[in-house]
Amino acid sequence: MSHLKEKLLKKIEEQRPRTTRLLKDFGEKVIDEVTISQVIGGMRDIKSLVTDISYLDPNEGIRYRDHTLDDTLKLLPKVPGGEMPYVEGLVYLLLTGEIPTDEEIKDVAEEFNKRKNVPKYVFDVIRAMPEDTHPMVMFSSAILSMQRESVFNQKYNELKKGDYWDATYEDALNLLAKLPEIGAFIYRHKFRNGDIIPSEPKLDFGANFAHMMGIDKPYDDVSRMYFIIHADHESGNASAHAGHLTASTLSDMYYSISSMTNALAGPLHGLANQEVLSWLQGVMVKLNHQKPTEELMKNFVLETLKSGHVIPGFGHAVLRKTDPRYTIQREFCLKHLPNDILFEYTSLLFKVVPPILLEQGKAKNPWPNVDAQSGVIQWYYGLKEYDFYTVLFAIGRAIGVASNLVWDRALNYPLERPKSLTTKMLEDAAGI
Ligand code: CMX
Repeated sequence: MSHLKEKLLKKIEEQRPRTTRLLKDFGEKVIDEVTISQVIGGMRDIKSLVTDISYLDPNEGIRYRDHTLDDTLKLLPKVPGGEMPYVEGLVYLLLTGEIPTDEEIKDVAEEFNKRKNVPKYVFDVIRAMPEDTHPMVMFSSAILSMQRESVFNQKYNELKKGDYWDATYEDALNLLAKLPEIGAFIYRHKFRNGDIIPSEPKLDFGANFAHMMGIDKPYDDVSRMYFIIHADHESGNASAHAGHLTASTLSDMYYSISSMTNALAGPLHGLANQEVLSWLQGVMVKLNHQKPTEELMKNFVLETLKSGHVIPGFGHAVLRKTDPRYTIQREFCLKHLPNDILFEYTSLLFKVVPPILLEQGKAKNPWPNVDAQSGVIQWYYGLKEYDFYTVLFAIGRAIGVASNLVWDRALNYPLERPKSLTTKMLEDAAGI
């Protein structure tokens, strides 16, 4: 048994009695009340999920295993010569709750190496798709096509409930190990005339992805940063929730991560990173790539709002302050690309959008989210095909969701089944 799996088993054995006790002795304790606006309004803020892997505070941002994002980046061991930590270290932290040593990171890297080979038919599936297929459709389909590999699915009839987590863990590592190669394949197939760069087993998760994308340093660090900051955002966000919901029927990891990917592909969620770049490019073209004045930028923002569209990259369902994932990327830009014209555009947006949204008075959070800044960095390092950006988000998000799914099975979280009401029932409750 690998060190990671042994450690995980120990943690699971410690955790199980806590969940059992809560259910058995305190199952009827009330922890929330639900209003009509929450019922109609997308179940907003209803406390109805449990995860120990991450927690999103509206004012502070995400914590991974109780570490803020800044602390996570500081505490996780860094790749020698790089500014960012190993993605492998984050996998260890999310699964076990502990900051890994160098040895423990090596163990995860070896586990990934054993599992990296992507079956040839996956590439055939991608190649068979029409040229104009969106990269997210390719990514989701590639994952789904591998469902036949699922250890959980293959062993389901002989598994005892207490061992579901073990097969799910195998699926999680098998799938995560393959995602960088699948993502890079989609990119090179679609945007680089199919000139595929083979995987380099000696490289870590982030560096191998940069290598297969064909982008030089420091893109390895950009990839590590990107995958780490996007990895998890509690269980209630649409992509994580879609993954959790699918897995709650005992659908396996492949079905579940494909579901996660599909939810991420909406413009109100992960696709916003593509939308930001597409929107900014539109502005730049209109301005003939000159730096806009504050006044001009305000006009573009107002025009967009007037047309009934949201300003992509701003606002959030939970956060009420600037997203720390935005700030981390902004600091990276200030260090590595301070004079980039696109960065200047996003900095100007940071200045003009919040006051406009505040004045409009609709958005509960006028501040930028992760997606406002991420495309700028990708563009700077040569990844200009912005409809690929959400695939990067998906590789990162899969790390958190897969870790959660292992724990879902370890703690036997049951089938999800919230209750619907009719409009008449709500009217009756309101006394109408
Ligand atoms: N531009 C314009 N209007 C906005 C807005 C924005 N950036 N953010 C919120 N609003 C509007 C909403 O559309 C809503 O309007 P209606 O009442 O007419 O429907 C109103 O303000 C209230 O919305 P809210 O409660 O503040 O926000 P929600 O929780 O409903 O939605 C989010 C959150 C992220 C979907 C929304 O802020 C948005 O559409 N932002 C732009 C898209 C985006 O950047 N998404 C990425 C989020 C991060 C991620 O998941 O990747």
